[in-house]
Formats: sequence, C-alpha cells, structure tokens
Amino acid sequence: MKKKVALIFGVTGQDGAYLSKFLLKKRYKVFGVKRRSSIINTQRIDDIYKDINVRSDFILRYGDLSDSSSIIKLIEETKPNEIYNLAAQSHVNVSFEVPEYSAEINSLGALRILEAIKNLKLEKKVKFYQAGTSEMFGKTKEKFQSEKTPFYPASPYGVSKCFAHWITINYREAYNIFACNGILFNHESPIRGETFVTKKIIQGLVRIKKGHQKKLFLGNLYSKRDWGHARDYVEIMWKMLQQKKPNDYVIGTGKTFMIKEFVNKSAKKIGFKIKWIGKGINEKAIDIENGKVLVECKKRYFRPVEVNYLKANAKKAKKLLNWSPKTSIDKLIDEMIQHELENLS
Ligand code: NAP
Ligand code: F7E
Repeated sequence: MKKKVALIFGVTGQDGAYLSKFLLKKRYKVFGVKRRSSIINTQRIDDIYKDINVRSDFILRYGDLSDSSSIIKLIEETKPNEIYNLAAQSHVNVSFEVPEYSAEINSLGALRILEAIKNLKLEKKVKFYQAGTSEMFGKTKEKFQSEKTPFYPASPYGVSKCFAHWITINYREAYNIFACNGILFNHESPIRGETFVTKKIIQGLVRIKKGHQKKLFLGNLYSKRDWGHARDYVEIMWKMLQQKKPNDYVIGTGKTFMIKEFVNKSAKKIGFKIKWIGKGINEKAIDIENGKVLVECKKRYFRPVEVNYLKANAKKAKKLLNWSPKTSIDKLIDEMIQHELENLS
C-alpha cells in the first residue's frame, strides 16, 4: 500500500520533532521543512537518522513561511495528504520585541499555505492543521476556556495566531478546504526550548544542584498555566485530520498551576528545600540548607501585558476524538529532570 505523505512546517521545533516520530511510527513518509540557519539546528530530529527503520521515510527540505515560492514548490513536489503548520515565532515575550516579524510568520505564513492549497491543482484533497494556541484567550475572565470562549489576545503573538485561526476557518468555509485549528494549551517536554519557563526552571535548578549555575532569574511567578506533555498533544493533531469533517478543538489538561508552584514541585524533586521571602520584584527562593538564593526575579522577564490564567475545557475533544491527556504534571517534571541530569555537560 502506498504510504501517506505528511508535510511538516516547523519540523525542527519541539512539536515538529514529536509529530515526525509519531507519523513515522504510523508508516507515513514525512517531509520536514526547515529554514536556513547559520548553524545546524536539527538536534531535536537527529536521532531519526540513526533509526534505520524510519530514516529513509524522513526527508528534510528548505523552506520558509515568509517565502510563498518555497511553500508552493514544496507542496507541488511532495504532494502531501496532510500538511501540519507548526512553524511560528512562538515566544510570547519575544513577540513584543519583534511584533511585525511575528505577524509576518504566524499570520501571513498560515495564509500563504492556505493560498497554495487553494490555488494548486492538486490530484488529491490535502488536509491542513493549524497550530492555534490558548494565548488567543489571553485576558479572558472565563474559568475554563473552550471552543466557545471569546478570544482576547494579550500579545502580538496571541493576536497573530487569532488571524491564523480565523483565516483557516475562512478558507474552510469559502473554498471547502479540509482545515482544522487545534487550540492547544501549553505543552512541554524534555526538548522544550530553553527560554520557556518550565524548561528554564528545571534546567536552571538541575544546573544549580550540580554546581554549574549559581542562580535562576524569573519574571512573573503568579500567572497560571495548564501544562501538558507535547508527546500527547501531537497525537491529537493527527487525529483531527483523520475525522470525516474538519473542526476546531481545544486541547489541554483542565488543571492549572502557578509558576511558583511549578518551581516548588521541581525544586522538591531535585532535592532542594526552599522557602520564599520578599514581595514583588524582590521575591526570592532561598535554599534552607545553606541560606543561598536559588531564584530571583528580574524585570526583563516580565511582559508588558500578562496572561494571568489559563485552564482548558477540552470536553469536545474528549467526546468527538476520544482524547484525554496521558501525562500528569508530576510525570512531565520527572521526565524533564531525568533528561537534564542525563544531558548535563
Ligand atoms: P517551537 O519549538 O518554537 O518551534 C517552532 C518551529 O517553527 C521551529 O521549527 C522553527 O524553526 C520554525 N520556524 C520559525 N520561523 C519560521 C519561518 N519563518 N519559516 C519556517 N519555519 C519557521 O514551537 P513548538 O513549541 O514546537 O510549537 C509548535 C507550534 O505550536 C507553534 O506554531 C506554536 O506557536 C504553537 N503552539 C505551541 C504551544 C506550546 O505550548 N508548545 C501551544 C500552543 C501552540 P527554527 O528551529 O529554525 O527556529
Ligand atoms: O511562559 C511566566 C510568563 O514563555 C509561561 C508558548 O509555547 O505557550 C507558550 O507561551 C508563563 C508566563 O509560555 C518567566 O510570564 C515567569 O506567564 O513558558 P512561557 P507562554 O507565554 O505561556 C503558549 C500556549 C504558546 O502558544 C506559546 O507558543 O511563565 N514566566 N518567568 C516566564 N516565562 C518565561 N518564558 N521566562 C521566564 O523567566
């Protein structure tokens, strides 16, 4: 039987790596799109090449979401059954620094792929997944956020993803494209980017424990996030595209924790006994055993506007896709700590 073909934009990212492995296990042929970088940045997917069972089905191609010609060429040449748009300038705080670029890639990038799908005379109907985000809910006041919760984005990143969300729906309705939005809440893993808070906390605390770092600097300790595992979340991206009809789904655990609670849980597991002192920017975590400061706050890690509270209502995905997350926050932290210990250089 002929293998299904998937085209993944953003293959070098956290989700791109997990999704590639997931699809290769399902016997897909996977084309991954990477952008040119001045240094090789394929660490997250290098292990695929070591696996002789799958590496012949994994092909990397150059492309960029700012470049329509590369997108059109890639779709024409690879003839995918499924396209996953995971590519983005995905850092919320950085989006305040590079707002125009964030919109260019996150909003217009999605539009460029949809335009290519619409205009190309493809032999088979291609299915499209758009990586939406809980950041679109932003300053919401709702206790749980579902597909019905109005968006109130609070960063250029969040706003840019709202455009991508609505243009995906618009092209589905206008041109009958099989296009789905996954509205995914935060999902983490051992291969999460180092500047996202979970990875930063665990990497920092492990390095302090082993004498490779002195302190960890953080921003707002009081925002709350609904954290799941990326491995569980890529499965649902695929599942959305296996349904009879395209649809949009909220994906999250339905549990929420403060950044400070994440620090407390991680510190305990790494073997620290800590106490918090001070308030606001002067708040600090102290190692009770030796009195040293472990965590301090720094102004530069606070955002101009904060998303204070996110908690998913993923009942639609549970009902229609029979999906629920497999990994608890404790298991996620354990896995991330284990990875840091193994990779401490
Ligand atoms: P990530 O680790 O930051 O990966 C982003 C990917 O996009 C990387 O492969 C990056 O390439 C690529 N990329 C950036 N700019 C590009 C461009 N101009 N052209 C082509 N590729 C480009 O993000 P992630 O955590 O895997 O998230 C995947 C997607 O889901 C993103 O769209 C993100 O916004 C969205 N999302 C993430 C979460 C989450 O909690 N992780 C939640 C909801 C939604 P480089 O490696 O070269 O930088
Ligand atoms: O911040 C606070 C920060 O950068 C989480 C992206 O994948 O998930 C991610 O966006 C919280 C925020 O993730 C630091 O203020 C405190 O309240 O890990 P983060 P994010 O902004 O929620 C969504 C769903 C996406 O779609 C995005 O692509 O932690 N925080 N101190 C800090 N955050 C960072 N990064 N660094 C700190 O030092």
